[in-house]
Amino acid sequence: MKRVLLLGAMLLAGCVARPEKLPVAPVLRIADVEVAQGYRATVVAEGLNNPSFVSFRPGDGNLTIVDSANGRILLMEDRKPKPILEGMSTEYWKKLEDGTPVYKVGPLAAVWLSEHRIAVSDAGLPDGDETVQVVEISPQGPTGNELKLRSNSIGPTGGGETDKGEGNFCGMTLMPDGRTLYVCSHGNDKKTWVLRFDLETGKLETAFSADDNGISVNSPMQARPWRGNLLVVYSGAGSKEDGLIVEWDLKTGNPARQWKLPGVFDPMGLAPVPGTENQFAITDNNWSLTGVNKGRVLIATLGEGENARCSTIASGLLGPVNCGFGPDKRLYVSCLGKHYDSNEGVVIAIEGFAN
Ligand SMILES: [Ca+2]
Ligand SMILES: [Ca+2]
Repeated sequence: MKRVLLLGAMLLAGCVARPEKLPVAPVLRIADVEVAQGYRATVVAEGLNNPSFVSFRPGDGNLTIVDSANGRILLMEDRKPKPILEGMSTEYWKKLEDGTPVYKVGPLAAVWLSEHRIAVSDAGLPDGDETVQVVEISPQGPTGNELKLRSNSIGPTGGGETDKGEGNFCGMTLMPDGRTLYVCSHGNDKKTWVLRFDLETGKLETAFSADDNGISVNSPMQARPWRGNLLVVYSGAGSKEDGLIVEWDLKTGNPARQWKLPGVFDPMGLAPVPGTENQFAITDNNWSLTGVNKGRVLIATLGEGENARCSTIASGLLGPVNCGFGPDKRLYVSCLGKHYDSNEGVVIAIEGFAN
């Protein structure tokens, strides 16, 4: 591992420049990050509160960030974050033992459907009330936005008194048919659902239950289309080495394959490495409710064995959550920063991928 200092502030926000054309950065040391030989990490956005998702606008490829606890979606333009959707509901997800409410969440995922239309989860509502919304984004700013479609919510599905219905909608992905969105959901832990949203009918429904298929690992975090099926990463219990990737067969509704992730505690992001068939960038958050732990980014290779082959490319990141490859083939990683529920969150970009 080559040790580098992560440099930040006001740089590289356009995010679609080729690496060799990147401007020289004003230096602000915010953290120590170690990257593997051949990789380089830079900060491209900061001042974020529990940033939970990254995506890229079709056309210009501009980085789009879910600034979750601030209840808004940001689009990076001319290296500056511009709110394109704001004022969404927020709530505290948990309480500490002394009753202090902690970990504020608002929208948790936002996926572009076209250059002006985005699907977003309103995860700042209580479990059982959350929906997926489709919003036409106005070039005139958030007040000009238009709600085009809103899904139903999903109530309790038989998990007993603690089951208030599905919520914490995160890890959304648009399928190649352009019509279907899959949504990772946390609600009934006795079912552990991935949901399906039909953009034509507006219907949101339960699709895949881990528990119904003998899989006890909870917390689906990110889904991605893969070889005609759906790949889902589950983070399991916090700070426990129980992460799992499941390939769901879309024809049968059953798990086709599963891979354990040796040495990985809480995988949250899952992004196919461009130019490869079976390699995925994964964020290992190492989650704790009492503070932000150092996590890492690794590449998992899914082969014939029951274990994925994992290789670390960056470590020392403060609470890495979601990740995605931009059109510039850099991997963008949202990180909580030193403290969650603060404005210390950042997005870093990692370059150096071969393809
Ligand atoms: Ca919620
Ligand atoms: Ca875990």
